Amino acid sequence: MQERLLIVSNRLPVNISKRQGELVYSKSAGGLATGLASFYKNYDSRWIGWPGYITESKLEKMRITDDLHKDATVPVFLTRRDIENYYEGFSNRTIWPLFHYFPEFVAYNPSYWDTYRRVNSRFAEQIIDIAQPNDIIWVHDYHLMLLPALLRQALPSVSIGFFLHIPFPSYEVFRTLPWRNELMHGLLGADLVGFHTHDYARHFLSAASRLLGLEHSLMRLTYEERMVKADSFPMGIDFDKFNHAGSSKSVRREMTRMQNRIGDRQLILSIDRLDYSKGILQRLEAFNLFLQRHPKYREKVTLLLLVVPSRSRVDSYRQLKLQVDTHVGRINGEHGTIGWSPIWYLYRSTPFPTLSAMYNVADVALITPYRDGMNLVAKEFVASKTNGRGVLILSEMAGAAAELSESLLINPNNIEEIANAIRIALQMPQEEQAKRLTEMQSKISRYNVTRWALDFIDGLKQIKTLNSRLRSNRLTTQIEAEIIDHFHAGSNRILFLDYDGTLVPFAKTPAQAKPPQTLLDLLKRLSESDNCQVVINSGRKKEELDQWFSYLPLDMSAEHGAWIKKRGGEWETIQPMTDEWKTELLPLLELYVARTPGAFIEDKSYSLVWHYRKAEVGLGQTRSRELLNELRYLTANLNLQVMEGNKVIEIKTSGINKGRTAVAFLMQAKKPDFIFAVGDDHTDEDLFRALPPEAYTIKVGYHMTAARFSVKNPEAVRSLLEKLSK
Ligand code: GDG
Repeated sequence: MQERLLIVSNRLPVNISKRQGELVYSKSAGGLATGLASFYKNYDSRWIGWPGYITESKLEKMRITDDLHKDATVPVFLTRRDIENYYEGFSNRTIWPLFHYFPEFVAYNPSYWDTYRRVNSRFAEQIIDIAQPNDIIWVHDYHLMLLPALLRQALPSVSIGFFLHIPFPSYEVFRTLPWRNELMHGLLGADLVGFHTHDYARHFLSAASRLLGLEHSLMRLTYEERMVKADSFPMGIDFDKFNHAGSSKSVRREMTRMQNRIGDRQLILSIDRLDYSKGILQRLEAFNLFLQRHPKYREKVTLLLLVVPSRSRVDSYRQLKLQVDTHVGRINGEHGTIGWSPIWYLYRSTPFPTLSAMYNVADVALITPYRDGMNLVAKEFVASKTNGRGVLILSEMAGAAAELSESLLINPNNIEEIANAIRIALQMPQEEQAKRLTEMQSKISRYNVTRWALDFIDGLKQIKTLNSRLRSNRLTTQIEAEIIDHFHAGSNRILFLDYDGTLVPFAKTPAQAKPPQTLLDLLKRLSESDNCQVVINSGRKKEELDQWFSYLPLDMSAEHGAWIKKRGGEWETIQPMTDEWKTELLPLLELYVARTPGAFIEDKSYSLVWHYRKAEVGLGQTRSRELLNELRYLTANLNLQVMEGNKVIEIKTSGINKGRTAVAFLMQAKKPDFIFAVGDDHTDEDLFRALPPEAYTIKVGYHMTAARFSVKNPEAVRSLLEKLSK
């Protein structure tokens, strides 16, 4: 069956209107549609979304559905009320201002939320109706953040990707939203959650950790027995389209017209949708300040302000429109002369040839958003330049700033700095302009919109492969039965059992860590079975293991293999060891305890452990990274290894690990014909790797592992051991 790609976005790339009783369709090819164009050939694709047309007529809906079907698009019909509460309401009055750090504009309205949920479900129903198990579903943007989880529930095996086109705010801002957890669960239904920048991805992972306690490694986290990856994919543009546009007749004609009007004045260009996040007002203030400071530029420069109408039914946007009108009027009134208006103000959308001519003709682009997910206008301006002239002034708060570091980067709140950047841009020598443009063009031509889309789909496929591998590792009832049979048939059996996180859940307090009686009974039955050697294989101190297990006929290995004790014997080390190094490292660990409330040190005979499970989540992680760096540097020439465990950093003599100790046990055992090992963290990986391939190695938790099989939790381990003990 051919793989299919289902694109889902709030709006379909089509506009529908009614003229003289007839439905009229016009394609709107935005950046996204262009970027995905190449996929349409490779996949049997569909695009699902709202067609931008409200109708209650069943007949008309059927007609539109049929018409759109020819273009492989599937409409989701919304009512006027849906649009008010879901689109204008929750999407644009709640999420948009919050995610752009405008808390003063955020509406916390439960009925907006209800409709948002309902509309996301409506999208889900429509998709579930047409989806097939091998489909790749790519959901776009903040209007549909609940959709991935709704789809995952109904279609567990499909690949689901989500891309957020706006910033993901820092946890401190995101946490203010009453429905923050629901949004996180919604997004985590995806396999891959993509953002424009690494910072947004970081914020998302931090919210997952703070709100849901989900820890990540390599930008991946385990959620509901699946791996979810967050990553950055800076959206590109159709570079060639903008770069070559200047040679088309229609664009040349527009350019000549514009140049005739401008004469020898310099042109500064500003293009955005009307939106408070774009920083239009303070941009005007900066231009005003520039004219006040540099009167010699009067009549020598013009600011072409193209403001594209947007969301005009939302109050904050209506108010902004009035403010922009007033500002423009004031500045033109204050500085203008007969025959010269400092600002040419257009409040409308322009056709592509005019837009392209503006990019071509302008000397400077002035782009100063307070926050912007990416900002494609900045890239389009740079791509359009073919004569080595043109300077980009760009807000450091735009996602694009991460790539366009050769622009004049400004802080949008610093009017002085923007005014100054305008002067620098207007006076920049041509060679420098050309140099900066070339650097930026080489980046945005390489990572264009097609590459961006390919990269995202590739990422999605990789995580899908990883998830299928993880799934195939899971311990099935069939393999469980094989293990039980093999165990009963064995005549020399050895079991390596890790303790914390394996036989009992990971405990927060010492009292919780104590083995329950049922577990002790189980271990007793197992270790008393004929020819069955049970080794408790833990990182804990030997004294603790003694206290809990010494009355049982067990073998024990403490401190990750530093000490071993055979049944009925004494504790011994498997190689000569020293602890002299401890005095050198203790002060550093103590410093990190002082700097990290909740952290503490465990002093074992041949190792030191810095624990941070009781520290505040983010702080613990940050400090552990710092400490790890310092330790790696300090121990470089010592015979020590620094290991990361579950919320711990452990320093101990090199070469000692659970794997090495297991091999020592095996060498002393009578040719075992059944080897079993189970563990949950990094330290158990050494054990899995050291055992022969026929050993039954089991990882607790669905993570990447060297073990042959995985089980969900300690309960599953205990249930399997119970079956062995019968
Ligand atoms: C969101 C995020 C992120 C503008 N005016 C006209 C016109 N445009 C085109 C531009 C550009 C697009 O619209 C605007 O894209 P931006 O990226 O600048 O901004 P948003 O609309 O806010 O987009 C943003 C983006 O999603 C993509 O992920 O970069 O951060 O907020 O392509 O060329 N096109 C025409 N006439 C106009 O008057 N033809």
